[in-house]
Amino acid sequence: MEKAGILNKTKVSENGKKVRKNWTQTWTVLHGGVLTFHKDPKSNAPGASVFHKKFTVDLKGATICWATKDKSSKKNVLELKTRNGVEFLIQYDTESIIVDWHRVLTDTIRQLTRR
Ligand code: I3S
Repeated sequence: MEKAGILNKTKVSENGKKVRKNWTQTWTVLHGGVLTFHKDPKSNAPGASVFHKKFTVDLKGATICWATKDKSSKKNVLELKTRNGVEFLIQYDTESIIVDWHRVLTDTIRQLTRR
């Protein structure tokens, strides 16, 4: 399953420890069971530096669900927890876009777990 688009994301905890939120807009790419957040949404433009900041999340063993209201004041927020204990929130104001991501991430995680 493959998908790409702009999303807002923030890390919220690491190894059970809460970290300060830092919402940023990222160009997000799902490819081969790995989710990559590119810091600069324009960085996938032709000719853009390949050294831009990005980081990857292995979806194997991860969980995805709709975030409860206490997690954020924003609407349309997903909670992604990785197998190695990192928790992210993913958000986008347009509901259809985040609903699509929820479906694709849920399917991807399910497929990876079945293997
Ligand atoms: O869950 P919190 O701590 O209320 O999250 C808000 C803060 O991170 C805030 O920044 P400060 O760390 O400077 O207080 C952010 O600007 C907000 O966006 C965070 O809340 P939301 O509800 O937007 O996730």
